[in-house]
Amino acid sequence: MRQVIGGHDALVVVDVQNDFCPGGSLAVADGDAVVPVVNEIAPRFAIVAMTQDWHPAGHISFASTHRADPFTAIDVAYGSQVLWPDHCVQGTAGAEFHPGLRVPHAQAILRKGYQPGIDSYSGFREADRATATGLAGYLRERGTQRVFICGLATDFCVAWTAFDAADAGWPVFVVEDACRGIDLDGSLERTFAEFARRGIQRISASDLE
Ligand code: VGL
Ligand code: ZN
Repeated sequence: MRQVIGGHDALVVVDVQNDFCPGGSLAVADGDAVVPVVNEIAPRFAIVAMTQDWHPAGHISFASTHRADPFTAIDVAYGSQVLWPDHCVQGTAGAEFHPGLRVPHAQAILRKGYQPGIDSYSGFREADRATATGLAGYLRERGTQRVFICGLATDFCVAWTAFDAADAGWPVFVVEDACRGIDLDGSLERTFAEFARRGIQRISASDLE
């Protein structure tokens, strides 16, 4: 569905980092395919923020921290936590943005997941669902009226960022061909059902004018 982009539309580019691309420690299939699409759409937005997954070594979301197998889940203080291979460790090459990403006019880079004991898929709210990152305040103060979201991974960080943008009251659009998913135990299908339930619209890059 066509969307005319105006000066009060924000683009949030989620976690386009080396560890989520082929060759990375938590590679999303075809993850680097989002890079040219993000590069193409980003210049149309005046308000652009990028999120960066940014974990300390020994993070609660790392399977190695619990001597458990990756892609299993454990119960932690704030609920169920999927355990991942070590990824996006602060200051490592894997945590850097994909080298092909060309979004020089992005004004805000929001790091998340930096607390040792709390994960944060969402760019807005940590996994305890209580601690705000500040991104909503940033976008609000910039006068954002609609939020467009792209990046990695569709069914985790893109999804939770979209849910929280909708909860904050913004109309939300996920640019699907600028996203790729992990699809762990049906997570992609559940994500699309949640998007429908919450009125989050799925669009493609060619819908943007
Ligand atoms: C992500 C799993 C763990 C994501 C981040 O960016 O979707 N997924 N950390
Ligand atoms: Zn992470």
